[in-house]
Amino acid sequence: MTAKPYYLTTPIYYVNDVPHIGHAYTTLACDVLARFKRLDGFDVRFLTGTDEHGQKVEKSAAQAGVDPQAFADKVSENFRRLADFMGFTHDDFIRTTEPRHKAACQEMWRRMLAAGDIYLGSYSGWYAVRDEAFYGEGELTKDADGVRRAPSGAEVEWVEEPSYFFRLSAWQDRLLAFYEANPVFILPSTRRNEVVSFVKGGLQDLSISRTTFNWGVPVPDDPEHIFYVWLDALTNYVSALGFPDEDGDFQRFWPCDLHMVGKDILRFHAVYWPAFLMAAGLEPPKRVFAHGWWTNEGQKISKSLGNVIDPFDLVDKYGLDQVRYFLLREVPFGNDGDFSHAAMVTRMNGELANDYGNLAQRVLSMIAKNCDGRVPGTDAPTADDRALLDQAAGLADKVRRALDGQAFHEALEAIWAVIRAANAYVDHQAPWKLKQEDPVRMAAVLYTLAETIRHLAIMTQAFMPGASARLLDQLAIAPEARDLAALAGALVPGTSLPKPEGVFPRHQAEDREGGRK
Ligand code: ME8
Repeated sequence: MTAKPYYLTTPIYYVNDVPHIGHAYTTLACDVLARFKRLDGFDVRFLTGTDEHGQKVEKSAAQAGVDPQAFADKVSENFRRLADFMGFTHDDFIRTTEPRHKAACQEMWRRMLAAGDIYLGSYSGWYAVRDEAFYGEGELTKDADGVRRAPSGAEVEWVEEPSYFFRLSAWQDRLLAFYEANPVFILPSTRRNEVVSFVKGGLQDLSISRTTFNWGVPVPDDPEHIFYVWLDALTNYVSALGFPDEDGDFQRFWPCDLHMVGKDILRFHAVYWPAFLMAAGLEPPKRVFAHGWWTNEGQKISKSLGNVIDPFDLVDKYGLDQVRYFLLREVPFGNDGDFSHAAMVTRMNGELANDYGNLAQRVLSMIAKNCDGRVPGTDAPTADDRALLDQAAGLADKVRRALDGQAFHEALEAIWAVIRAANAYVDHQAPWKLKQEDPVRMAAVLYTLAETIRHLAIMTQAFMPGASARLLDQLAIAPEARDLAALAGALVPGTSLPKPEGVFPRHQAEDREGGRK
């Protein structure tokens, strides 16, 4: 049987900025899904990359005193470095300055034009370079200095120039019908409601070319115009599959299973992108998930406030698995979240070191000491043993269901319910007491626990690959027996185990730093 395809993407990040925790968060969420889907037998294509055209990047390059290509080369490399450092397992990294991307953009244009959805006009209105977005007068506010600002807070400027337009106004009914027919196209559902009411409010034609600068993809047959950066950027999701060649990867992986984005860019993905695709005769993606926004100790993260959280520093300080766990555990995925040192340490010491780490450490050391370092023998399981093993065996379905709805926090909660049940079981069974009284029963208890830890470590691999792999090593699980299909097997009594060692260290500086903000 051939594996089912699963295609997921991150936004492509602007190269005007250094990578920060927000970028790491989105790609992390995708990485966990990609790893999980691979363990679940899917043929995964996981795409990330950088968005390198447009006025914003051109401006940043000018400020840095380098040409935009050299600037993009340098900053794009920082995003690649972050991805490697965070252990991300993307299959492809696309840059919008690559020839494969330019070809795809121009073909999208030709198709939309042939369909009658593009016309030439002229644009006069407000534009925010920071958002690379057009705004209507009614959406703007004036700040105390009389500066007009978009709802995002970005400053706008007046733009007047010849421009091609996309006939977005004609797509209102078709978009609404599409949302109606695909109730989970946009998640979470509160975000879906926002998009639906935005579209119901009426759509204006969209300016899709610019003439006042030239850092972008030229419009076919009219190179005075360059692509509006969002039409260029969104197209990356098909150019990475080899489009306009519609065989091969495109045929296999399109429509995309999931575009993961932050809530700031939902409208581009859930309104413009499906309309562009349908106009070009292509299928829209299956899902767009818009996650929430991180703040730092209660404050908006911004370069000007100087409180940007550097993911490299964070990982150096707390550890990679710990940071990966924290980011997906701390807030229900979809909601906004606040990063604080105290919250990080509480999760790291309480849930990782105490709950999960101690469970594994206690059980594996008892086995090392009392069972000659081998997987103990099993006896006829008692009702308590059964209950724990059944709960562990039921985990894969729960996690699969949660992750199919991008509910990372629910998946982790289901895993932690088993960890807590296993800790309660150890306390209740007290295997250390059984050593003298009933060594056969002690072996059965330790076997039940080791088997539960095997399930847990398989299930936590997608979230915390390093520590989970070390746990599976300590249970002598072969690399090919670590996927979800292998859960149906069981530990083999008598297997010799390596010396156990802790995999979730406590954060030591806790007391000294406890009061620091
Ligand atoms: O918008 N909290 O790129 P971008 C959570 N190039 N997520 C955050 C965040 C925060 N504080 N800050 C950033 C662009 N993000 C376009 C995308 S896609 C075809 C083109 C994440 O570099 C979040 O995913 O501004 C957000 O949507 C993305 O970074 C914006 O990255």
